[in-house]
Amino acid sequence: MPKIISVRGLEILDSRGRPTVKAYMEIENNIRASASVPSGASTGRSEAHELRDGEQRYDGLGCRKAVANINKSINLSISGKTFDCQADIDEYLLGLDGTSNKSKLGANALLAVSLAFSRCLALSNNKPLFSYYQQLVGSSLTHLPRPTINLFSGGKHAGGQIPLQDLLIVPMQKRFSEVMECAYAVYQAAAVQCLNKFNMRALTADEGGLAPPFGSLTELFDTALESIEQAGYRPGEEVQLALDIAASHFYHDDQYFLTTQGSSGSQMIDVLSEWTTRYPIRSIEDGLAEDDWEFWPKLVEAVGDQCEIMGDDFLCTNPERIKRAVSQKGANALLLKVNQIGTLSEALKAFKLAKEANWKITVSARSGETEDNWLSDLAVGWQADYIKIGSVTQSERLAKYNRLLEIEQETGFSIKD
Ligand code: 2PG
Ligand code: MG
Repeated sequence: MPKIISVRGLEILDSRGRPTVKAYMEIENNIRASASVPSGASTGRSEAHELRDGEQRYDGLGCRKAVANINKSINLSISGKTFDCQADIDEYLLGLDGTSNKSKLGANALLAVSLAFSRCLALSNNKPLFSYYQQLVGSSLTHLPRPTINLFSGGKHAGGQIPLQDLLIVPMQKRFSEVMECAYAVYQAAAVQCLNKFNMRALTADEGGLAPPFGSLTELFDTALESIEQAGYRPGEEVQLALDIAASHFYHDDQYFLTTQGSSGSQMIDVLSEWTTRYPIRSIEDGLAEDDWEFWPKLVEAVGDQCEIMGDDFLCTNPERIKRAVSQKGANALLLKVNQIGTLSEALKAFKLAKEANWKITVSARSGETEDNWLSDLAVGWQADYIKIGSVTQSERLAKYNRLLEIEQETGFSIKD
């Protein structure tokens, strides 16, 4: 294995213009690679600690401390060392940090280094990054992930004009390139719908989704279905829906405030169940609040047969939370975000636990993204069922869709049914 020569960090800006971290690594034989980390806005309480400076610049969001940790303690400790594999360097980084939530060095610093190392090793083995990621899992490569694509947004991604965070479309075509054509057509039709209904160009949200001032959630669903039809597709057969309810963010005082009148966990489950009978909903993410352990199994019982019940804030890509949810039958799908946990190897552990439980897995971007595209290679390499990147606008999203178009051409793979 080649020795690490050096690693250094840089504070760069994400798609919201907020600071984030990029790491540059050099290993023996003149191999150099870099990687950037994303950042969430609707975060779960159990996520690994994103180290921010807390000083005046960038409203306290600066990442100079995380960058200094890369340049000083991490660089000093790993330069000149050889790591046999990804698990070795990740374990070493965890030891260096020494805290349970990565608050000393910062999950943003650790992940940037973990990812830069993965790129260096892929280069040194002369492999595409997705093949390197595939080796970590060990299963064979047969298909591409199906994208779930943000159409309308609300909640923390769009100033809360509706409580729901995201309505996504799930185009069912077999070829990735056809999925992109479909997503474009539906997005354009939705933009026209917004103009007709609200007499205005809809604002766009953090991930490029449209964010019109819907008067009700029924209007949200109807507009989505009309947009699909106007684009020339059949809702249900050709384009399904996925929801990110992000329920933690309108849950307080033991009540869900989907409307101004609060509702209980079981009332919330009734609402979600009714939606699944009325609309072609394939998956529901964070349909309940992150610590509502009592009701998650009831939600699975109510709609888990016809719909994927996916944990994002609920599970935080955290192996311990996933184990608990598996044993309590509290979900049947995982939203995997590597920066929620902080290293590739821990994310892989989360992935394997979900796979063993026969859950569906969505590899997901964050609402604050960079132009880096490692996520696409990861979703292919790990053979995820879905990839969630955001809308089909904005270059930080398109960098990842475009990488998938390249991989489609390189491999000839279709999307799994
Ligand atoms: C989510 C993500 C991506 P954030 O909730 O699933 O849409 O948002 O990165 O803000 O947590
Ligand atoms: Mg979510």
